Amino acid sequence: MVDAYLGLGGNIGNREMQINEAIAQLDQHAQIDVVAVSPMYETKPVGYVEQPDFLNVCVHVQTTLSATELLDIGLEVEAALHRVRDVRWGPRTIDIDVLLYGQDVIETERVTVPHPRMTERAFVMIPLNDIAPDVIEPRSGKAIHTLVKPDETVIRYGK
Ligand code: PH2
Ligand code: MG
Ligand code: MG
Repeated sequence: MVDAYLGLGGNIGNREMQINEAIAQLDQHAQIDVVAVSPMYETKPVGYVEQPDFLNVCVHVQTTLSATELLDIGLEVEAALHRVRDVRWGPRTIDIDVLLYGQDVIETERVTVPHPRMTERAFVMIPLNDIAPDVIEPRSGKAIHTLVKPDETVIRYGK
């Protein structure tokens, strides 16, 4: 059983419903247990700024899947939600990224873990710090709480 952390985000359609549905679908998988979900944050888009604000969360799962298998399940859940959404709203309502997979550093054609840009992204680090402050980011060897920085573009959403 491996402790893994996922980053979920969406910015089209009913963002909150789709994040909750994605988490429910992940938890329904026989080899994935969702053990903690961070609060939701409303976040300014990073990268392409000409798009709506995101909702982002981080999720702690325990899994017997490999990192690649976990990535594939995330892609299946994305596809399941996209299919519903694609008819009305166009591209991408939910993104599911594998942030951490135990303390593994994995560089294959398909998977890069830890997520290569996670430590620079407040929309990842702030929710991750809520559920995993003492977990070590294995590239830097530093705990999440020492890497997280305040960021005014990441705002607590709902309760
Ligand atoms: N995901 C991206 C690019 N930019 N910005 C925010 N705020 N949240 C995201 O989840 C996000 C992003 C690519 O996956
Ligand atoms: Mg992403
Ligand atoms: Mg992705």
